[in-house]
Amino acid sequence: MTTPLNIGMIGYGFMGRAHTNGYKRVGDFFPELERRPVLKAACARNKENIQAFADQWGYESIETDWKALVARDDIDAVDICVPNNLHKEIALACAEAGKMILCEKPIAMNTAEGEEMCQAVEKAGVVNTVWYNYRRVPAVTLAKQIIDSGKLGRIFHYRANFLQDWTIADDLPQGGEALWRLDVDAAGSGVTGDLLAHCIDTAIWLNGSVTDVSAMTETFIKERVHQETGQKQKVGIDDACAFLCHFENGSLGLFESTRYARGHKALYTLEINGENASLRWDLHDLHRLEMFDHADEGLTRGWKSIHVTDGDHPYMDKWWVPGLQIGYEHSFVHHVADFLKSLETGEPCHPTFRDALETQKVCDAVLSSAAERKWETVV
Ligand code: SOE
Repeated sequence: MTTPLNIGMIGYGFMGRAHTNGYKRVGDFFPELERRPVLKAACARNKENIQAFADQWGYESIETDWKALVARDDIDAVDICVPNNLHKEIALACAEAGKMILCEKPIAMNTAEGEEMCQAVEKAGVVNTVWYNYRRVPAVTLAKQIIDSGKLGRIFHYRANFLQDWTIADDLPQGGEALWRLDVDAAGSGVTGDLLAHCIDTAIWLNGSVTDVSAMTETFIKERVHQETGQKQKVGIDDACAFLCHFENGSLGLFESTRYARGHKALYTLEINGENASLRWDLHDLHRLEMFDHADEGLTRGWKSIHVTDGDHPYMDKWWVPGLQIGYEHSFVHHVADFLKSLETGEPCHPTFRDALETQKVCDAVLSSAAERKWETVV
């Protein structure tokens, strides 16, 4: 016997599709879970677009006002999948209405907003999680298990990149539906909140807290036409950002993100170096985890590439037979599965709002360090 978990989805962009796919697939591949997502309602201001989305993906109904969706008695969990400047208001309303929340990353526009959201969900006691999906790529989850086992020994270095090239054209407008990520009023920041936030979330998860940062940012194209006003407006986002940091465990961090690395579409790479072993991972080859173990016998010691597709690898017993790989979209199915499991166990589904606030604090410190051209403590 399963119990429905009625989902109300706010938003219908690329992420709305990725999350919805997670809700749809989870019951087929994690049949042991007691709760089953039901696509109850999808919501957006544009009636035609949201109806088309609902029809294509199988939502039972639509709303054009998110407040109406949040007020519905037949919605158990709200998926906040809209631009960052709307996260806070919707999350506060959901907390007030006692709805569970699955919020797209980054949690908010800044730390102050994120803190308000944390307090609201904690006071209301509503279940919450933030969609930092890369934690649930099996190879990244395996990296976590290996690091937690102590195999790497003392950690010296952590480095991560997230490189793209889609905003290089100066005739690309900012703002509006598909391009809100370029509009600082909707996004809060550029690559820092959009891409580095992923790297920071994974880094904190794998290697612990970041204590202080020294960053530089650049906005290569200074003015773009805004889709909503038709006017050329100053660009307020960071197109590129690089920063150094210290971790609480004494290791050094090096991070870079840009939308101006010609040839790179979405290249997320990470590497961690310990005294005994190192690990590295690359989103373009996401089913592999590379490892160097200094304890290996000398003559054959070297980097090995673990094909993370065996039945005893994280999540992989749920999919096909050993050796057959899965992809990007499965990380969202895994997140939904872990969310549903957390409803059974009563344990939080990480990253919670409180976890995601730690990432937001690092992002804020990075932006402030770049603006002030000085080291900034993460507070
Ligand atoms: C931006 O292009 C983007 O879609 C991010 O918003 C996602 O979070 C990232 O996973 C892929 O790139």
